[in-house]
Amino acid sequence: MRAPFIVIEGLDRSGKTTQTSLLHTRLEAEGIQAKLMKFPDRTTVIGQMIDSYLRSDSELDDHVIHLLFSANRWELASYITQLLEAGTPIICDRYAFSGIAFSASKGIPSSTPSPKLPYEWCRSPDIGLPAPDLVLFLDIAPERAKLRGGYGEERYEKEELQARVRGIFQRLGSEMQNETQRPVRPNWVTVDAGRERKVVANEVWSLVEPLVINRIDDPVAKLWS
Ligand code: FDM
Repeated sequence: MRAPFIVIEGLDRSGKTTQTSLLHTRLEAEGIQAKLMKFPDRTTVIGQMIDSYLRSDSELDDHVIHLLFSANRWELASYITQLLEAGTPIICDRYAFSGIAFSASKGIPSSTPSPKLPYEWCRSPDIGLPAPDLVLFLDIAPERAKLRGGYGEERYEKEELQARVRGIFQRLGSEMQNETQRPVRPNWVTVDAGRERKVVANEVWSLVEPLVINRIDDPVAKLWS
């Protein structure tokens, strides 16, 4: 038996970071010590390069930044597995799904069907990472998200890009749900994040609690392999 690996994904302004920390606090209140993680992890050397790129302090080729985001996850891959095997649940704010959704959304004006970085190319460096047991996709329409206070200053915080990102998250989710292999890893659940914060938090809790209580029988799976 081991602890579960739970990933929370979503668009900017979907309340993802708030929900991740509400969940963490609720687990603590129940006496469960979970590890809170976040990607990109801007504290590592690779993470600092990513941070500088996201703030537009540096320019990098699209392929290079994609591979750095993935490398940032690989830096922590064995640590993730160790924690789960030692019985510590992980709650993670963004993972490989953000990696694909953002990179594969680059450079697709509606007039040209081909993206700069093809979907399959974007997926490949993350194949074999520790697979989450559950992905909660906090879904909100970009027009709605914008009403929550507007996007920030960082590179990807633009409404048009967010709409394309949402489309790729939806594709990832439907591919995961159509997966015929059992047990399916990860299990993808779309949560309507346009609702009141407390309502969303209760739904998130109802999905996470059984995994944390019952724990997981199978070893940590490998993502997409
Ligand atoms: N992002 C995040 C990516 O483009 N690729 C990735 O692999 C990950 C994990 O980085 F716009 C993007 C998503 C977001 C930006 O994320 C920073 P935070 O959650 O705002 O720090």
